[in-house]
Amino acid sequence: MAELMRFGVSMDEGLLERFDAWVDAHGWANRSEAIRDLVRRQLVDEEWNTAAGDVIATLTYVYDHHVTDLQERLTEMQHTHHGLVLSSMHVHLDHDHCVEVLVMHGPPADLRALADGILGAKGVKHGQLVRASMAEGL
Ligand code: NI
Repeated sequence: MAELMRFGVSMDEGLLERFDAWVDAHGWANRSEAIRDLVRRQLVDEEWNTAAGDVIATLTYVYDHHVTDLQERLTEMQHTHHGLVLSSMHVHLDHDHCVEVLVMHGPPADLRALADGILGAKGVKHGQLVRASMAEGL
């Protein structure tokens, strides 16, 4: 493990109070651990966006399966880009709604395009692309 370095951070009181409440609410061990994870998250996003090679991501989305042809269109998009989708999970949430989670691997632009296509489909109510990385060196 690399040597830990200390540094000081100046922050206005109100912002620090909100940060401490957030640290507590999310169960971080302390401010340092929270700051390290926030920095890693930002660097992973940066690395992901500028990567020359393949990256990984998950895409989560909720949709109403009664919307005409939506299920077929979503499945078609995944088949068209089958090389990018490593795994998918589908859960029937209630009478109307489904949630799907895709684990994807490939060039960042391709993953973003597939995510945009799925999240932009009529009937997809909510979703998010989570950029991930092995975070080597972080
Ligand atoms: Ni379903």
